[in-house]
Amino acid sequence: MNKALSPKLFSACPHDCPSTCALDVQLDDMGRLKRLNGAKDNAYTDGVICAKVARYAERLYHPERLLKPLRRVGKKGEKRFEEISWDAALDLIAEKFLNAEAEFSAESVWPYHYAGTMGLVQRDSIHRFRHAKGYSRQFDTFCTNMAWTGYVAGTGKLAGPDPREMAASDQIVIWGTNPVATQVNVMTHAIKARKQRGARLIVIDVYETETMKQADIGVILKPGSDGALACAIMHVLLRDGFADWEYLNQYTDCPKDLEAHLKDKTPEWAAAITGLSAEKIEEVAKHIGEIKRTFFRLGYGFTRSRNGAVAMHAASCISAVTGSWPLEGAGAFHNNGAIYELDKSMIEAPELAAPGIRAIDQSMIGRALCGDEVALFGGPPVKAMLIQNTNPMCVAPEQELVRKGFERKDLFTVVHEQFMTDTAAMADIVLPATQFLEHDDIYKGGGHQYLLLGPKVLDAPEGPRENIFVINELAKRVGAAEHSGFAMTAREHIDWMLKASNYGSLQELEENRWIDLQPDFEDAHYINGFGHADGKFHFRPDWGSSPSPNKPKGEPMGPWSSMPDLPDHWDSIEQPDEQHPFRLATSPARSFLNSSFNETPSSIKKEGGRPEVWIRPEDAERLGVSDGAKVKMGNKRGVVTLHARLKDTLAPGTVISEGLWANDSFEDGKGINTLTGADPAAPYGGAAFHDTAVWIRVVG
Ligand SMILES: Nc1nc2c(c(=O)[nH]1)N[C@H]1C(S)=C(S)[C@@H](COP(=O)(O)OP(=O)(O)OC[C@H]3O[C@@H](n4cnc5c(=O)[nH]c(N)nc54)[C@H](O)[C@@H]3O)O[C@H]1N2
Ligand SMILES: Nc1nc2c(c(=O)[nH]1)N[C@H]1C(S)=C(S)[C@@H](COP(=O)(O)OP(=O)(O)OC[C@H]3O[C@@H](n4cnc5c(=O)[nH]c(N)nc54)[C@H](O)[C@@H]3O)O[C@H]1N2
Ligand code: SF4
Ligand SMILES: [Mo]
Repeated sequence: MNKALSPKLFSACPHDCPSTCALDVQLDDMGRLKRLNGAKDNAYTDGVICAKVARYAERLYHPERLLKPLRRVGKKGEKRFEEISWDAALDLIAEKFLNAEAEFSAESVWPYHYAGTMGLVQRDSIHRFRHAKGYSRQFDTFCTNMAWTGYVAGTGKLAGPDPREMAASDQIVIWGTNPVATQVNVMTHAIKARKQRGARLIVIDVYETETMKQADIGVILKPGSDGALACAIMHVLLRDGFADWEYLNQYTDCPKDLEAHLKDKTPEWAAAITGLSAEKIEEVAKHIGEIKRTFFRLGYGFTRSRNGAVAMHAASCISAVTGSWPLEGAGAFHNNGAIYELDKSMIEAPELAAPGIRAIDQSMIGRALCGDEVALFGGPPVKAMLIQNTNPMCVAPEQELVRKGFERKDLFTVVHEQFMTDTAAMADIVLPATQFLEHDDIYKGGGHQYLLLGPKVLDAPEGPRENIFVINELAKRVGAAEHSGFAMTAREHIDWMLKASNYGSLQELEENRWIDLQPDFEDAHYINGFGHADGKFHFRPDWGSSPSPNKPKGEPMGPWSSMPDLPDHWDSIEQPDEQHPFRLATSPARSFLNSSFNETPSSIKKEGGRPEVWIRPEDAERLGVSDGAKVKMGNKRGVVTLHARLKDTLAPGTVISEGLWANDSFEDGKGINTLTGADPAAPYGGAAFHDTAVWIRVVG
């Protein structure tokens, strides 16, 4: 290819990351991918992307990439397969799905998916398929439930100040997120504020992360105690005259009740819960009080506890007490889900959805596959699955049950994948999938405000097919209800959605690459009122009927009736006890993205080659654990074997295991989610991945 003549190639990062970077694609002289770069003219990406995606050629041309449809010949999990043609594979899948439907009803088929690609066409077309057949639905609970529910409880809307405004801030509080690893662009904008305005950076986490190493002030607190910290900060703000009463009276629901409620939520009270000193809490509160232009960047990590919604709500209340929501560079940003207003009906075909069909909790996949009545809503067993864009044998909680479920001889499992993941290894049929540069799609940013095009820029090798191909072909073969969406290409879907949403056309987006959907300053800063019907910020959420984007059918779940009605520390976490003295957080690995990239050699090497658990030296000494020792870590759900590393920068009583390693990187083949629970967090579900009590013992 003549480089001078070739047009500038671009895309967008498809991975499940709030940054959703705009990418420039660099090919070599042979027309192969050389490198991906961050687009400089995209104001959020600003020319910066993470290292693992910059070296995407390693994943695209990985020698172990799946290239042929496969049929299982060994036992489930043995990874013994034979090649089979696409036609034969699709025919066999259709036959098995039709058999399951005939014998056990359509609900016995469970199409299962998540966000391995965030492309709206390739990710969400599976809904069109399920609705057109009346197959079981899925209640999404891996990621956003406590975070979104908690944020919206206060603001009434899942949106906030323009995330680029961080650069115009005088102080940035990065709370329960590790952006150096999980959303690198947050750092780009935060560092701009520091360089240009001398902004202070405060980072709140349960151990010293790479992000905290760059902070002016690091706050290392016990997991699940953020609600207490937020309350004590607000106590000091109210006590010391930092509260903006004019704002409180105009814009919030019950400031006097809040003040009375926080009277005894002193720094000393919070110190006992968080493990911080009262002086540290006073110091942080004073900084927040003195600098009104403070930007809170609220992450997901601190909400992955059973009290996560309460913690998120409490943290989001601070900007209301200081009255800083209306200022540029201030307020609390979490996610921009509510700004997009896309018409996805051609992709998802909601009008075909029959009422009353069960939505099985994706985190309860282990329980559901093992026949748990509650997980199955008393309905038929799951007999057949199509799995796209997710790796539940690694990422879902209660792994012992997940494994037992997938091992069932009477379960027919189809996995459409790019790699032989832990889940693909359990499949009856494995279908090879294209990678994002090989198909068309469109992406919206959770951590910013762009809608971006990711067009096909490379031909796929012979073999892999895109998700929408599998959906449309299977729909034909199983006699799905008629829908125009099944006859459309990804490009046609993108064009249709853009036009139906009044965002122009595919042709326009091909020219412009992205659309900036940032709402007006007044809207983003809630100057005309918050998202609730009364226009106020709510200190007192009605948890049983709060406007969560994660409500399945409007019914609250978990122990929601004991949720505090004002910001508080809610003691619903999995508390350590004598048998389980530690709390485990399974924080992200910088060089993996969930379970993706745990197959690329450079990422495995950068993460140290094997899974570890980090433990404080004094705890290790008490247990007789030396640095590098092999240990077992367990609880009532199971036991994993991995290696210990001594670190003195963790919160007291806390252990950390970074990354979703493939199961066979653990000595006994059991991954970290063996230990985590699938019980739904209140009030609208969600798995508490960082809320696990464990014991640790030396092996030998
Ligand atoms: N212990 C613990 N567990 C966790 C978490 C944690 O913090 N700790 N985090 C949780 C969270 S937040 C999430 S979101 C989940 C994520 O869990 P997953 O969604 O399962 O994770 P990913 O690795 O992002 O993506 C899964 C797979 O999608 C495949 N894929 C990518 N693109 C395509 C495509 O175009 N077509 C097809 N067919 N496949 C594709 C990838 O190859 C990858 O194997 O994990 C959850 N699990
Ligand atoms: N490199 C990399 N990037 C990723 C991912 C990845 O796995 N690796 N996953 C992607 C996905 S799906 C998502 S949803 C986002 C999530 O990205 P984030 O919003 O950053 O959330 P988490 O990754 O769950 O955790 C962030 C931090 O919260 C900390 N944490 C855990 N418990 C607590 C607590 O109780 N209090 C406080 N204050 N902190 C706590 C963890 O130690 C971790 O450092 O990242 C995405 N980006
Ligand atoms: S994984 Fe996140 S930070 Fe990395 S390129 Fe993709 S969107 Fe950007
Ligand atoms: Mo996630």
